[in-house]
Amino acid sequence: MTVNLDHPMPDGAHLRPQTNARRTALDLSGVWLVRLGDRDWSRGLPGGIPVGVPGSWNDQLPGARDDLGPAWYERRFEAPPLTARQEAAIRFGSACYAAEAWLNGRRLGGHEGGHLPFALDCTDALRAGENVLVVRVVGQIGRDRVPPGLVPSEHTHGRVFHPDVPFDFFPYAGLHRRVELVVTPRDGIRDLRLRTTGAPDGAVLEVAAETSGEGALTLALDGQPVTPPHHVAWDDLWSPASPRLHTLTAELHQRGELADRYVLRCGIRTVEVSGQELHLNGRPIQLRGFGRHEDFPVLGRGAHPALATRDLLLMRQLGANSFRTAHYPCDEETLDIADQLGLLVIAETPAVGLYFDGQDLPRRQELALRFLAELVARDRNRASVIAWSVANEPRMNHPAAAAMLGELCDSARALDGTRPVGYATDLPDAAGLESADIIFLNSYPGWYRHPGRLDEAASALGGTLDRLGRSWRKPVVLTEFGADAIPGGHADPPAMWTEEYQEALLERLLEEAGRHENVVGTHIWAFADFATAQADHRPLSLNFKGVFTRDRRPKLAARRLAELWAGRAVEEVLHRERRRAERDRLRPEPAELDRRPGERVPQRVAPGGLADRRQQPAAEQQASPAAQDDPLRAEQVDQVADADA
Ligand code: GCB
Repeated sequence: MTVNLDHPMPDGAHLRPQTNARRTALDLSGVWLVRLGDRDWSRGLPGGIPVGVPGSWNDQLPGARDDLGPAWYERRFEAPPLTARQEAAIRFGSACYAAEAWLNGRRLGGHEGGHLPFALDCTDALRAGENVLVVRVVGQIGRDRVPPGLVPSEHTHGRVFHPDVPFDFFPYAGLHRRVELVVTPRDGIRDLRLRTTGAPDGAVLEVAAETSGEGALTLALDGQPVTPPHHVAWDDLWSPASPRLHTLTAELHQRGELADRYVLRCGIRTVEVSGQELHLNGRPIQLRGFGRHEDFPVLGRGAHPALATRDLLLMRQLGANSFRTAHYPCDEETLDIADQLGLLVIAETPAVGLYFDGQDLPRRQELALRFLAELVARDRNRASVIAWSVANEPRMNHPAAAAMLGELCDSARALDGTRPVGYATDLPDAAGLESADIIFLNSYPGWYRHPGRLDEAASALGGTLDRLGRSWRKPVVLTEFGADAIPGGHADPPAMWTEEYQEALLERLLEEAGRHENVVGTHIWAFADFATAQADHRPLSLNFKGVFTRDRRPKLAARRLAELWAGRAVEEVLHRERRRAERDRLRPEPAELDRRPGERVPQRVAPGGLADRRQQPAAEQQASPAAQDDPLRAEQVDQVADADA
């Protein structure tokens, strides 16, 4: 089984495909043909069976669960004719773990690494009539990959899984995200990079554009021509309480004609670490939320917008404002929803289970650096993405670890100096944290340590947080903590594996974390139950630490979290209300200026009052005190969804 490396930094993947007057994106999702096995089927697949794309093949094809490929895919499609001024590419949202593609028998290229997009030029291979696209996907694990597999036991957590992975999720394989035929101008807009910096009364937006060929580029923000740097007023900034999105339109004109156009929906905000605080738009912010896997019955790791929508709306409904894309970059449509709903995202690379030994170490490091660069290229313009996590639980107890992790953190900062960088660690006392701007701590008191003992669990967590606070003047996000709860498992008093124990432990640990000034966020592991490889500690091959079941039914903890977080969400709104009140105090209302003597003074309604709430942006209503009565009420979801209207 070979993996091709001829597209180390895929071209054309920076700007996500779109259809407009000068660009076409033809979605090739749907029913493809597939065949497991490995012959040269690059000209067309004999005897293929149907398979849904996007989707993993493991849970779709009978008997194929543990088969990691290779699998050959085929899709036939009609394409519009290209003009001499256009070029075409096939863009894959994610092929897990590596893929190679042919169009009409002609090899287009390949890409290694799941969860990240790549585009293969097909200008010369594309025909005006029917086209045969064949893709060979390999999902096998190995020490020369990221994430690695078949790892020597001294470099794992000591758990044995089948298939033999050093991480706690099933190694699903296949075409996991959208596949598109993308037609763009040969000379056009290649990349747009936004950069926001803070200003006293708002922020300043800069735009770096890359074009090929001659021409003049113009930019417009919400329809108004702009010449960056452009000042954006405070009220137009993006935040969880007010996820305002703008439309940036770039147009390239050549010889008086529109040659290319690209439209970017974007939120404008700043994020930075300040001492032990995390600041959004210059104000301290606390992250409340989850680690989230992309996992669902039958789909496996296949992206579906309905699932992402459901998950992110459930998060907002509970009062969460944040999640981590554990343990790989999430689908781009999920980030569209996060941008719209005002969810703050810690974006993680696929570097889970890194270890720092053996002859394949240089190659793993090279891949980890490359995947990081691809992630930053993909997500750098996202308002929702507020931090990079360059790895999950690297085995930091090795002498080579700190320097290699340092290289990853430095690389993230060099690629994008506008977001804090860190890595999720379960070994906070090992070397390495000096490289991080922000500490992401994974810790399981009350589960793997101090099982069944809530008091000891809380004080153990407190001890770790105190120690981190003394050692580092850096903010800490508790990126993982929790307990498995088998749905329907109950006990009084609470016992491990029951819903009551999960609820009690989460509440105790949230309470403890809240006492520590260095803690700027708590992400419960996990949002929903998810599939793992087989192991003696994973009943039914599932991790049951979800607050929702695998099919997104709430466990007891969900309701409790909604209660706990509802109060916090109000703080955010009040914070904003206070700011408004302050502004109103300083600035007389126009009505007051031209009121005639004896005229009735319009009554001001106290913040949070009904009349006042009706005028608030919908996202704020969602978190308002009235909404706390039943935090799982359906109409709140409607309000959040309207937030951007
Ligand atoms: C961890 C890992 C996560 C696991 C979790 C668990 O530390 O980062 O991937 O699923 O623990 O439940 O064991």
